[in-house]
Amino acid sequence: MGRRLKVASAQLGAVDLADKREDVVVRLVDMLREAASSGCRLVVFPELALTTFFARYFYESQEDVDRWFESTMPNAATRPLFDAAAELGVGFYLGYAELSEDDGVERRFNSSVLVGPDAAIIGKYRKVHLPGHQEPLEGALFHHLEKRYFEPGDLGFGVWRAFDSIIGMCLCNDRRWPETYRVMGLQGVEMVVLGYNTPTTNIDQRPEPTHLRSFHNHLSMQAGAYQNATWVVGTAKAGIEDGHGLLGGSCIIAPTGEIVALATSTDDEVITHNCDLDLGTYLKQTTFDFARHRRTEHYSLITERTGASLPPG
Ligand code: ING
Repeated sequence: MGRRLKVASAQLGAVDLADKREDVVVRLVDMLREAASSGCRLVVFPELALTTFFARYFYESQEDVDRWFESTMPNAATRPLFDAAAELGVGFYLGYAELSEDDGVERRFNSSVLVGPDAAIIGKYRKVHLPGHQEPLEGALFHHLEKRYFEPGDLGFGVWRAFDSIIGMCLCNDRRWPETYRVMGLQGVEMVVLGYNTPTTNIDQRPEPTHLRSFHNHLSMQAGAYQNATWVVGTAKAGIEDGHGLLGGSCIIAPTGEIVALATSTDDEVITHNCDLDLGTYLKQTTFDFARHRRTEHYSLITERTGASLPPG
């Protein structure tokens, strides 16, 4: 039998404003244990898993924003999760708001870490594609202020040899951009793990048919998986947070683009799959043999041009 990695997508239900990190971590540890008991070696938690999706609120003071950030990882609140990982020999991906200090300058990122079965941090990712707005929208019932509260990630899209595989990370809106997967695909990624917090209401487009949110969520990840012959694990923070809906639909997607496991609730829910890490090999050697088929001499606009510019006329 080829290389196998049993992975879990540990979907988290709502985290309200009043919820403490410590209580959320208890929920994460419970799901880690559930995944470990079924033989999983890697557990994928959501984006910003420790707190409510605070980017929906407008805060005047930086102090009020910073209460949602972690200045170290692990820290007192998350230590129980790292300890459980070491005890169980199970690794995990965790999304959180990172407050770091570089040469005395405070920097804020929407980040994730990949943690090994020994609870050591293998790699860190900082969200590149920040959706939403810099300033609150006049009269909006809720906001999406990731461009205000975070800097764009400065670490690029890396991959790491771990769990007998090649693992890549991204976060939420990144999954909608083909460049995200392709940069990792060009590094031989075999499994992309990501978390998301996706509001069920589109702040920019009303009314948007509600089914489209879910369709676009899976379309983006399935396309990224197939076009780069990689597994994709997408884990939601879901449910109603203080009255604001977040999409569920956590899933595990094969390199063929097929969804092989899908959450059915919007609560804490563990879904698993024993992934054949060699399943994407034939695609990497045929349809998506990049070296044989890609024609980079025609792709320059992708990195030279940020926004679209129309032909003359
Ligand atoms: N959330 C959403 C996401 O990309 C969004 C924002 C939703 C953008 C739907 C465009 C369309 O899933 C985060 N946190 O990126």
